[in-house]
This record gives sequence, structure tokens and C-alpha cells, in this order.
Amino acid sequence: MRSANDVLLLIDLQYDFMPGGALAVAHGDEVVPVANRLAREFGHVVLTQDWHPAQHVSFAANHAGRAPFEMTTLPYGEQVLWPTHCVQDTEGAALHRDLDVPHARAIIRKGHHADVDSYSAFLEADRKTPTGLAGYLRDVGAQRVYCCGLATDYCVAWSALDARAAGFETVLIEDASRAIDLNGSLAAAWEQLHAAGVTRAQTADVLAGRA
Ligand code: VGL
Ligand code: ZN
Repeated sequence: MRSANDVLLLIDLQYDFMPGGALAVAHGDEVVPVANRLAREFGHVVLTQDWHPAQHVSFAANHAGRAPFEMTTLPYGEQVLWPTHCVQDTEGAALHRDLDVPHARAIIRKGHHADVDSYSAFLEADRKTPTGLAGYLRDVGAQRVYCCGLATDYCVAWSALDARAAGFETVLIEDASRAIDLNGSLAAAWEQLHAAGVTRAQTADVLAGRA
């Protein structure tokens, strides 16, 4: 079992990000058993759920004449227009049924403001609205945050960058995550992660206590 100050953050293991889902991440389902294995070693696990209202600004369907995966400019910056996904309380927004983490302590739902996206589990895309996760983790004495899930280059990367910016030692578990990789987004994410001091690790090293 890991130190009580180590927290595992399992990101967006929801049907819409699985093969066949509305915003499918290739091989996304492969990370579920890996997440389960990791979770057994962590006494403290937190889950996230992408959780949008149907009229969410990140959905291409809410922008006349625009198609999924195009870019648009919003008051807070550049935004990818996504297929409609993870609408609150739909099947696609549900956590994968094979996720076996009965001891998960908290579920952070993000992206609930209709006019702001939130890839990060910590800060919304306006870069100023907190979700409360940093405060929660500080309150419980967390020092190190292990991030994995879907998608490596969006919600996992942004969450890891914000965990680091909030002052936590941060590890991104690469083989417990899968990427969307839109226009070089995966390489760009790793560049930022390295520059920010986020550690890149593999599941075997985490399970063996080497990372
Ligand atoms: C995500 C795009 C839009 C993710 C969520 O979980 O990585 N990506 N919403
Ligand atoms: Zn989303």
C-alpha cells in the first residue's frame, strides 16, 4: 500500500470516451483494468467525471455550421469543438461498469458551467474558476498526485499540469492513459508536462514502488 499522502486521480473513465462512445479514445477501455490494479495499491483514490449540460459551449452541435474537431475562439481562448459527449446523467457520462474502486473517496464533476469547458480536474478553462480539488487535496494532507485515465493529451495532461501548479508532486502514468492526439496534441502535452516537472511513469514502476 502506498503512503497515505499519495493520491491516485482516475480521470474520465466514462463510456463516451470508450470505443463506440461519442468521443471515443482509441483503446480507451484498455486502461480500466490497469486503473483497477493501481487503485488496489492506493488507499486514497479520487475519480473525475466530465459532466456537461446539453447546451455546453464545447459541443460543435451548439455552434451553427460548425463541425466536431474544428477550433473556435471563446472569451477565455481557443476551444476545440467536440462531438456532444458526457451530457449530465446520460449513459455516456456514466463511469465504466468494470471500474472496481469501491474505496474511491470523492468524484469531481467538471465542465458543468455551460459557457466554460474544463479539461482539468482543478481549474476550468477560463483558468480562474477552481473545482475545489486543490483545496480538498490540501485539506487531506496529500503531497503526491498520480494521474491517469482519458485522455492523456487533454484531461489527464491538464489535470497533471494543474496538480503541479498547485504545489503537488505529480506523476502521469503513461500506460494507464490513452490519447486523442488531435493535430500533434500528444507531443505538445508531453513537452509542457516535462517543462512543468511532471514525472512520466509506467504502471509497473508505480506498482513496484519505483515511481
Ligand atoms: C476530454 C475532450 C473534451 C477528456 C473531455 O476527458 O480528455 N476531452 N472533454
Ligand atoms: Zn468534455
